Amino acid sequence: MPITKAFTTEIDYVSILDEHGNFDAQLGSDLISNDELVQLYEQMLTSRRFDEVAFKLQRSGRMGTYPQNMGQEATSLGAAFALEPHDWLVPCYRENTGLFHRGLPMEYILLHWMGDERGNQIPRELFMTPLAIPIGTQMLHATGLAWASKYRGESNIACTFFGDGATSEGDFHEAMNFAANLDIPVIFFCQNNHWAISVPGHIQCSAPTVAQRGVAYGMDCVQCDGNDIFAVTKVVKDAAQRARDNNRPTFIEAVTYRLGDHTTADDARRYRDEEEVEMWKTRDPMIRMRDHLKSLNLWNDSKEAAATEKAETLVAEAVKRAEEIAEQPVSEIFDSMYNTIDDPEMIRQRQTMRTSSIGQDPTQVESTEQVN
Ligand SMILES: Cc1ncc(C[n+]2csc(CCOP(=O)(O)OP(=O)(O)O)c2C)c(N)n1
Ligand SMILES: [Mg+2]
Repeated sequence: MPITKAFTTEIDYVSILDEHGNFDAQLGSDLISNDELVQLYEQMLTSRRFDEVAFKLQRSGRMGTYPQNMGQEATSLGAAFALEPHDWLVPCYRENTGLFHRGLPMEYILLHWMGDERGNQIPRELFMTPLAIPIGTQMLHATGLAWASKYRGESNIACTFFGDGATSEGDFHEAMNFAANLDIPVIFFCQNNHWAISVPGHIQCSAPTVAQRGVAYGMDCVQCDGNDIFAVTKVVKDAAQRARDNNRPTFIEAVTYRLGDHTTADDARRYRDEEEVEMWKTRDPMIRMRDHLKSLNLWNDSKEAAATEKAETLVAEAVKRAEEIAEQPVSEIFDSMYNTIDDPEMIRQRQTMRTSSIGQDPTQVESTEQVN
Protein backbone atom coordinates (compact mmCIF):
# COMPACT_ATOMS: atom_id res chain seq x y z
CA MET A 1 0.00 0.00 0.00
CA PRO A 2 1.33 3.51 -0.75
CA ILE A 3 1.86 5.85 2.14
CA THR A 4 -0.94 8.42 2.23
CA LYS A 5 -1.53 11.42 4.45
CA ALA A 6 -3.37 10.74 7.68
CA PHE A 7 -3.72 14.46 8.32
CA THR A 8 -2.54 17.78 6.95
CA THR A 9 -3.34 21.27 8.14
CA GLU A 10 -2.59 24.94 7.69
CA ILE A 11 -2.64 27.78 10.20
CA ASP A 12 -4.06 31.13 9.08
CA TYR A 13 -2.12 34.30 9.91
CA VAL A 14 -4.29 37.40 10.26
CA SER A 15 -2.89 40.90 9.80
CA ILE A 16 -5.07 43.92 8.95
CA LEU A 17 -3.04 47.01 9.89
CA ASP A 18 0.68 46.31 9.51
CA GLU A 19 3.63 48.27 10.90
CA HIS A 20 4.02 50.14 7.59
CA GLY A 21 0.49 51.51 7.82
CA ASN A 22 -1.00 49.18 5.19
CA PHE A 23 -4.67 48.59 6.02
CA ASP A 24 -6.70 45.72 4.60
CA ALA A 25 -10.01 47.51 4.05
CA GLN A 26 -11.83 44.33 3.10
CA LEU A 27 -11.04 42.56 6.35
CA GLY A 28 -10.97 45.63 8.57
CA SER A 29 -13.79 47.90 7.42
CA ASP A 30 -16.59 47.03 9.86
CA LEU A 31 -14.55 45.97 12.86
CA ILE A 32 -13.94 49.20 14.77
CA SER A 33 -15.73 52.53 14.24
CA ASN A 34 -13.74 55.76 14.16
CA ASP A 35 -15.05 56.85 17.57
CA GLU A 36 -14.14 53.48 19.06
CA LEU A 37 -10.70 53.68 17.51
CA VAL A 38 -10.03 57.01 19.21
CA GLN A 39 -11.26 55.64 22.55
CA LEU A 40 -9.12 52.53 22.23
CA TYR A 41 -6.04 54.61 21.47
CA GLU A 42 -6.74 56.80 24.52
CA GLN A 43 -7.05 53.66 26.62
CA MET A 44 -3.68 52.47 25.33
CA LEU A 45 -2.17 55.83 26.28
CA THR A 46 -3.57 55.55 29.79
CA SER A 47 -2.33 52.01 30.17
CA ARG A 48 1.16 52.96 28.94
CA ARG A 49 1.21 55.81 31.44
CA PHE A 50 0.08 53.42 34.17
CA ASP A 51 3.01 51.17 33.25
CA GLU A 52 5.52 54.01 33.59
CA VAL A 53 4.13 55.11 36.93
CA ALA A 54 3.89 51.59 38.35
CA PHE A 55 7.52 51.00 37.38
CA LYS A 56 8.56 54.15 39.25
CA LEU A 57 6.46 53.21 42.29
CA GLN A 58 8.38 49.95 42.49
CA ARG A 59 11.73 51.65 42.02
CA SER A 60 10.96 54.11 44.79
CA GLY A 61 9.96 51.35 47.20
CA ARG A 62 6.21 52.01 47.08
CA MET A 63 5.30 48.71 45.40
CA GLY A 64 6.61 45.15 45.69
CA THR A 65 7.17 44.11 42.10
CA TYR A 66 5.57 44.89 38.75
CA PRO A 67 5.47 43.30 35.27
CA GLN A 68 5.36 45.96 32.57
CA ASN A 69 2.75 45.53 29.83
CA MET A 70 4.52 47.89 27.41
CA GLY A 71 4.31 46.71 23.80
CA GLN A 72 1.48 44.25 24.42
CA GLU A 73 -1.41 46.68 24.83
CA ALA A 74 -3.22 45.66 21.64
CA THR A 75 -3.69 42.04 22.66
CA SER A 76 -5.87 42.22 25.75
CA LEU A 77 -7.47 45.48 24.63
CA GLY A 78 -8.54 44.05 21.27
CA ALA A 79 -9.89 40.95 22.98
CA ALA A 80 -11.84 42.83 25.67
CA PHE A 81 -13.25 45.12 23.00
CA ALA A 82 -14.33 42.19 20.82
CA LEU A 83 -16.14 40.39 23.64
CA GLU A 84 -19.43 41.10 25.41
CA PRO A 85 -19.32 42.76 28.86
CA HIS A 86 -20.58 39.57 30.51
CA ASP A 87 -17.99 37.29 28.92
CA TRP A 88 -15.37 36.12 31.40
CA LEU A 89 -11.89 37.61 31.16
CA VAL A 90 -9.45 35.23 32.83
CA PRO A 91 -6.07 36.94 32.84
CA CYS A 92 -2.51 36.19 33.86
CA TYR A 93 -0.65 39.42 34.69
CA ARG A 94 0.06 41.41 31.52
CA GLU A 95 -3.48 42.34 30.50
CA ASN A 96 -4.01 45.70 32.21
CA THR A 97 -5.27 47.43 29.08
CA GLY A 98 -8.07 44.93 28.51
CA LEU A 99 -9.04 44.85 32.19
CA PHE A 100 -9.21 48.66 32.34
CA HIS A 101 -11.29 48.64 29.16
CA ARG A 102 -13.75 46.30 30.86
CA GLY A 103 -14.00 48.77 33.75
CA LEU A 104 -11.57 47.57 36.40
CA PRO A 105 -10.55 50.63 38.45
CA MET A 106 -6.78 51.01 38.03
CA GLU A 107 -6.08 50.97 41.77
CA TYR A 108 -7.00 47.28 41.89
CA ILE A 109 -3.89 46.41 39.87
CA LEU A 110 -1.76 48.70 42.03
CA LEU A 111 -3.12 47.14 45.22
CA HIS A 112 -2.45 43.66 43.87
CA TRP A 113 1.23 44.47 43.29
CA MET A 114 1.42 46.30 46.61
CA GLY A 115 0.48 43.00 48.23
CA ASP A 116 -2.99 44.13 49.30
CA GLU A 117 -5.56 41.37 48.87
CA ARG A 118 -8.28 43.94 48.15
CA GLY A 119 -6.73 44.27 44.68
CA ASN A 120 -7.97 40.75 44.00
CA GLN A 121 -11.54 41.29 45.17
CA ILE A 122 -12.84 42.09 41.71
CA PRO A 123 -16.43 43.36 41.58
CA ARG A 124 -18.64 40.50 40.45
CA GLU A 125 -20.31 42.48 37.66
CA LEU A 126 -17.00 42.89 35.83
CA PHE A 127 -16.83 39.17 34.98
CA MET A 128 -13.10 38.82 35.46
CA THR A 129 -10.91 36.73 37.70
CA PRO A 130 -7.96 38.10 39.68
CA LEU A 131 -4.45 38.12 38.17
CA ALA A 132 -2.99 34.61 38.09
CA ILE A 133 0.70 34.49 38.95
CA PRO A 134 1.15 30.68 38.97
CA ILE A 135 1.75 30.08 35.28
CA GLY A 136 -1.07 28.31 33.47
CA THR A 137 -3.53 27.73 36.30
CA GLN A 138 -6.05 30.25 34.98
CA MET A 139 -6.68 28.30 31.78
CA LEU A 140 -8.34 25.57 33.84
CA HIS A 141 -10.42 28.17 35.66
CA ALA A 142 -11.56 29.64 32.33
CA THR A 143 -12.52 26.21 31.04
CA GLY A 144 -14.51 25.60 34.22
CA LEU A 145 -16.25 28.97 34.03
CA ALA A 146 -17.23 28.42 30.40
CA TRP A 147 -18.37 24.87 31.18
CA ALA A 148 -20.56 26.18 34.00
CA SER A 149 -22.02 28.77 31.70
CA LYS A 150 -22.86 26.14 29.08
CA TYR A 151 -24.33 23.83 31.73
CA ARG A 152 -26.60 26.60 33.02
CA GLY A 153 -27.65 27.61 29.52
CA GLU A 154 -26.14 31.08 29.91
CA SER A 155 -24.75 32.99 26.96
CA ASN A 156 -21.41 34.11 28.37
CA ILE A 157 -18.21 32.54 27.16
CA ALA A 158 -14.71 32.77 28.66
CA CYS A 159 -11.46 34.09 27.27
CA THR A 160 -8.23 33.28 29.04
CA PHE A 161 -4.86 34.94 28.49
CA PHE A 162 -1.44 33.40 28.94
CA GLY A 163 2.09 33.60 27.57
CA ASP A 164 4.11 31.47 25.19
CA GLY A 165 5.93 29.92 28.15
CA ALA A 166 2.64 28.85 29.70
CA THR A 167 1.94 26.55 26.74
CA SER A 168 4.64 24.24 28.12
CA GLU A 169 2.70 23.74 31.35
CA GLY A 170 0.60 20.64 32.01
CA ASP A 171 -2.36 22.82 32.99
CA PHE A 172 -2.46 24.26 29.48
CA HIS A 173 -2.73 20.82 27.89
CA GLU A 174 -5.34 19.62 30.35
CA ALA A 175 -7.48 22.69 29.81
CA MET A 176 -7.18 22.46 26.02
CA ASN A 177 -7.99 18.75 25.97
CA PHE A 178 -10.97 19.13 28.27
CA ALA A 179 -12.37 22.13 26.38
CA ALA A 180 -12.06 20.54 22.96
CA ASN A 181 -13.51 17.19 23.94
CA LEU A 182 -16.40 18.52 26.00
CA ASP A 183 -17.34 21.31 23.56
CA ILE A 184 -16.68 24.18 25.92
CA PRO A 185 -17.14 27.81 24.81
CA VAL A 186 -13.73 29.13 25.77
CA ILE A 187 -11.07 31.12 23.92
CA PHE A 188 -7.43 30.34 24.66
CA PHE A 189 -5.53 33.54 23.93
CA CYS A 190 -1.77 33.08 23.87
CA GLN A 191 0.32 36.22 23.93
CA ASN A 192 3.50 35.05 22.27
CA ASN A 193 5.87 37.81 23.34
CA HIS A 194 8.91 35.71 22.36
CA TRP A 195 10.25 35.28 25.87
CA ALA A 196 9.38 33.46 29.08
CA ILE A 197 11.59 35.51 31.37
CA SER A 198 15.03 34.63 29.89
CA VAL A 199 13.89 31.57 27.90
CA PRO A 200 13.42 32.35 24.19
CA GLY A 201 10.39 31.01 22.33
CA HIS A 202 12.30 28.54 20.17
CA ILE A 203 13.37 26.65 23.29
CA GLN A 204 9.76 26.44 24.54
CA CYS A 205 8.33 25.25 21.24
CA SER A 206 10.07 23.39 18.42
CA ALA A 207 7.10 23.75 16.05
CA PRO A 208 7.04 26.70 13.62
CA THR A 209 3.99 28.19 15.36
CA VAL A 210 2.66 27.98 18.89
CA ALA A 211 -0.83 28.00 17.35
CA GLN A 212 -0.43 24.49 15.99
CA ARG A 213 -0.25 23.11 19.52
CA GLY A 214 -4.04 23.39 19.49
CA VAL A 215 -4.35 21.28 16.33
CA ALA A 216 -3.46 18.21 18.36
CA TYR A 217 -6.64 18.73 20.36
CA GLY A 218 -8.84 19.10 17.28
CA MET A 219 -9.35 22.77 17.97
CA ASP A 220 -9.63 25.72 15.59
CA CYS A 221 -6.29 27.52 15.69
CA VAL A 222 -5.20 30.86 14.30
CA GLN A 223 -2.16 33.10 14.49
CA CYS A 224 -2.47 36.87 14.29
CA ASP A 225 -0.38 40.01 14.53
CA GLY A 226 -0.79 40.78 18.21
CA ASN A 227 0.34 44.39 17.75
CA ASP A 228 -2.52 45.02 15.34
CA ILE A 229 -5.72 45.79 17.21
CA PHE A 230 -7.81 45.13 14.10
CA ALA A 231 -6.37 41.63 13.65
CA VAL A 232 -6.85 40.84 17.34
CA THR A 233 -10.43 42.11 17.25
CA LYS A 234 -11.21 40.01 14.20
CA VAL A 235 -9.80 36.72 15.47
CA VAL A 236 -11.47 37.13 18.86
CA LYS A 237 -14.83 38.02 17.30
CA ASP A 238 -14.60 34.95 15.07
CA ALA A 239 -13.63 32.77 18.02
CA ALA A 240 -16.47 34.18 20.14
CA GLN A 241 -18.95 33.41 17.38
CA ARG A 242 -17.70 29.84 17.17
CA ALA A 243 -18.00 29.49 20.93
CA ARG A 244 -21.50 30.97 21.10
CA ASP A 245 -22.89 29.14 18.07
CA ASN A 246 -21.28 25.74 18.46
CA ASN A 247 -19.63 25.65 21.90
CA ARG A 248 -16.29 25.17 20.18
CA PRO A 249 -13.08 26.47 21.73
CA THR A 250 -10.41 28.32 19.71
CA PHE A 251 -6.71 28.66 20.25
CA ILE A 252 -5.32 32.07 19.25
CA GLU A 253 -1.62 32.84 19.07
CA ALA A 254 -1.12 36.61 19.02
CA VAL A 255 2.44 37.44 18.03
CA THR A 256 3.72 40.37 20.05
CA TYR A 257 6.76 41.48 22.03
CA ARG A 258 7.51 42.44 25.60
CA LEU A 259 9.29 45.79 25.27
CA GLY A 260 10.16 46.00 28.97
CA ASP A 261 11.87 43.66 31.39
CA HIS A 262 9.97 40.55 32.49
CA THR A 263 9.26 42.27 35.81
CA THR A 264 11.00 44.87 37.93
CA ALA A 265 13.04 41.96 39.36
CA ASP A 266 14.56 41.26 35.94
CA ASP A 267 17.20 42.87 33.72
CA ALA A 268 16.49 41.73 30.15
CA ARG A 269 19.72 43.31 28.84
CA ARG A 270 21.50 40.28 30.27
CA TYR A 271 19.88 37.91 27.78
CA ARG A 272 18.28 39.91 24.94
CA ASP A 273 19.98 41.61 22.00
CA GLU A 274 19.42 45.33 21.84
CA GLU A 275 18.83 45.11 18.05
CA GLU A 276 15.92 42.74 18.63
CA VAL A 277 14.30 45.17 21.06
CA GLU A 278 14.93 48.13 18.73
CA MET A 279 13.33 46.27 15.84
CA TRP A 280 10.22 45.50 17.89
CA LYS A 281 9.97 49.12 19.02
CA THR A 282 9.20 49.97 15.39
CA ARG A 283 6.23 47.59 15.64
CA ASP A 284 4.86 49.20 18.80
CA PRO A 285 1.05 48.88 18.65
CA MET A 286 0.60 52.44 19.85
CA ILE A 287 2.73 54.00 17.11
CA ARG A 288 0.84 51.99 14.54
CA MET A 289 -2.52 53.04 15.89
CA ARG A 290 -1.56 56.69 16.22
CA ASP A 291 -0.27 56.85 12.64
CA HIS A 292 -3.46 55.19 11.43
CA LEU A 293 -5.61 57.69 13.34
CA LYS A 294 -3.60 60.55 11.84
CA SER A 295 -4.02 59.12 8.36
CA LEU A 296 -7.79 59.20 8.94
CA ASN A 297 -7.59 62.79 10.22
CA LEU A 298 -8.86 61.63 13.60
CA TRP A 299 -5.76 62.62 15.56
CA ASN A 300 -3.18 65.39 15.80
CA ASP A 301 -0.50 66.67 18.18
CA SER A 302 -2.84 68.81 20.25
CA LYS A 303 -5.20 65.84 20.78
CA GLU A 304 -2.19 63.77 21.76
CA ALA A 305 -1.12 66.41 24.30
CA ALA A 306 -4.62 66.65 25.79
CA ALA A 307 -5.05 62.87 25.98
CA THR A 308 -1.62 62.49 27.58
CA GLU A 309 -2.50 65.04 30.23
CA LYS A 310 -5.80 63.28 30.90
CA ALA A 311 -4.01 59.92 31.20
CA GLU A 312 -1.53 61.41 33.67
CA THR A 313 -4.36 62.73 35.83
CA LEU A 314 -6.30 59.44 35.77
CA VAL A 315 -3.24 57.45 36.79
CA ALA A 316 -2.23 59.94 39.50
CA GLU A 317 -5.74 59.69 40.97
CA ALA A 318 -5.56 55.88 40.96
CA VAL A 319 -2.19 55.95 42.74
CA LYS A 320 -3.65 58.29 45.36
CA ARG A 321 -6.62 55.96 45.93
CA ALA A 322 -4.34 52.93 46.24
CA GLU A 323 -1.91 54.59 48.62
CA GLU A 324 -4.55 56.23 50.78
CA ILE A 325 -6.69 53.14 51.31
CA ALA A 326 -7.22 52.43 55.00
CA GLU A 327 -4.77 49.90 56.37
CA GLN A 328 -6.20 46.48 57.18
CA PRO A 329 -5.63 44.56 60.42
CA VAL A 330 -3.45 41.46 60.01
CA SER A 331 -6.44 39.34 61.07
CA GLU A 332 -8.02 40.22 57.72
CA ILE A 333 -6.12 37.21 56.37
CA PHE A 334 -8.74 35.06 58.14
CA ASP A 335 -11.71 37.23 57.25
CA SER A 336 -11.07 37.24 53.52
CA MET A 337 -10.51 33.47 53.56
CA TYR A 338 -13.50 32.29 55.62
CA ASN A 339 -17.13 33.30 55.44
CA THR A 340 -17.68 32.60 59.14
CA ILE A 341 -15.22 31.56 61.80
CA ASP A 342 -16.89 29.49 64.51
CA ASP A 343 -14.29 26.86 65.24
CA PRO A 344 -12.67 27.70 68.64
CA GLU A 345 -9.20 26.86 67.34
CA MET A 346 -9.65 29.21 64.37
CA ILE A 347 -10.96 31.93 66.68
CA ARG A 348 -7.91 31.49 68.85
CA GLN A 349 -5.59 31.60 65.87
CA ARG A 350 -7.26 34.72 64.54
CA GLN A 351 -6.81 36.38 67.91
CA THR A 352 -3.24 35.36 68.39
CA MET A 353 -2.05 35.01 64.75
CA ARG A 354 -0.07 32.04 66.03
CA THR A 355 -0.45 28.28 66.01
CA SER A 356 0.53 26.38 69.13
CA SER A 357 1.86 23.63 66.86
CA ILE A 358 4.95 25.65 66.09
CA GLY A 359 5.51 26.23 69.76
CA GLN A 360 4.64 29.88 69.97
CA ASP A 361 2.79 31.42 72.85
CA PRO A 362 -0.95 31.14 72.10
CA THR A 363 -1.76 33.73 74.70
CA GLN A 364 0.15 36.38 72.82
CA VAL A 365 -2.69 38.47 71.40
CA GLU A 366 -1.83 40.63 68.39
CA SER A 367 -5.26 41.86 67.57
CA THR A 368 -7.45 43.50 70.18
CA GLU A 369 -10.58 43.76 68.02
CA GLN A 370 -13.67 41.65 68.48
CA VAL A 371 -13.81 38.23 66.85
CA ASN A 372 -16.95 37.34 64.85
C1 LIG B 1 3.90 27.40 37.90
C2 LIG B 1 4.92 28.49 37.81
N1 LIG B 1 6.19 28.17 37.45
C3 LIG B 1 7.12 29.16 37.36
C4 LIG B 1 6.80 30.46 37.63
C5 LIG B 1 7.84 31.56 37.52
N2 LIG B 1 7.55 32.36 36.33
C6 LIG B 1 6.93 33.55 36.43
S1 LIG B 1 6.67 34.24 34.94
C7 LIG B 1 7.40 32.96 34.14
C8 LIG B 1 7.53 32.97 32.63
C9 LIG B 1 6.21 33.01 31.92
O1 LIG B 1 6.43 33.21 30.56
P1 LIG B 1 5.21 33.38 29.58
O2 LIG B 1 4.19 32.34 29.86
O3 LIG B 1 5.76 33.43 28.21
O4 LIG B 1 4.56 34.78 30.01
P2 LIG B 1 5.16 36.25 29.88
O5 LIG B 1 5.70 36.62 31.22
O6 LIG B 1 6.20 36.24 28.81
O7 LIG B 1 4.00 37.12 29.53
C10 LIG B 1 7.85 32.00 35.03
C11 LIG B 1 8.55 30.77 34.66
C12 LIG B 1 5.47 30.73 38.02
N3 LIG B 1 5.05 31.97 38.27
N4 LIG B 1 4.56 29.75 38.09
MG1 LIG C 1 6.22 35.11 27.06
